[in-house]
Amino acid sequence: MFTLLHGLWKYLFQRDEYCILILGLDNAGKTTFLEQTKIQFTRNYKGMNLNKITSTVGLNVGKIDVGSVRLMFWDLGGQEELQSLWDKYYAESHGVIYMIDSDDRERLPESKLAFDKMLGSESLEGVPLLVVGNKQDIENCMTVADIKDVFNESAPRIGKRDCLVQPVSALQGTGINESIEWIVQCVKRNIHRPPKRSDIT
Ligand code: G3D
Repeated sequence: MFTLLHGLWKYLFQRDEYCILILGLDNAGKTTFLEQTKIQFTRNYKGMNLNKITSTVGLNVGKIDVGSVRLMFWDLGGQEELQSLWDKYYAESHGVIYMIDSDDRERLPESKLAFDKMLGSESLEGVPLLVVGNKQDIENCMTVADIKDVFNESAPRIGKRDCLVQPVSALQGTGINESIEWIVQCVKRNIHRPPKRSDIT
């Protein structure tokens, strides 16, 4: 009887919790993406003025609930000196969102270098990867096809994991819903990284 009640309690008051890293160069729009995600997925959350967000220095965290799933986001600073901290978080993560500034052609090779280094880490093996082409609201920015042209070179490193390139405007809020739905679906089916159970609060 106790086991039955305990099971029911867990079903009602606990969620499957997954940790999602938001990585990418500074200024790619990671903080704006996280804030927009919280606005779209949290009832009564007003959020901060998206135009006043400044580049991530250190770490931003955030959480959203999607059905029975809780996503914990860690938005890590993208400056070169902070990139060396990314791999401290890999072993704990269930998914990665890699942000690219689609309007910054000049820094694309630098972003690709950071991306390849990230993929070289064994602790991220098999972890679903969403590559976000952000700032799609800007005229003449790189399209998903342009980004794929460059990032497809990394295909052997991507391996068998789930991977998608998604066009987004974090500022305007387009593509956020699709991004989150995709990542939820992928982390749920990745049996190699089971979720933590967390109490609903
Ligand atoms: P970061 O956390 O990756 O460092 P931020 O990036 O979220 O701080 O965003 C860096 C700059 O890009 C900010 O502008 C922000 O408003 C802008 N930005 C983020 N997402 C978008 C987007 O989808 N479209 C456009 N047009 N701009 C975006 P400032 O001027 O404050 O530096």
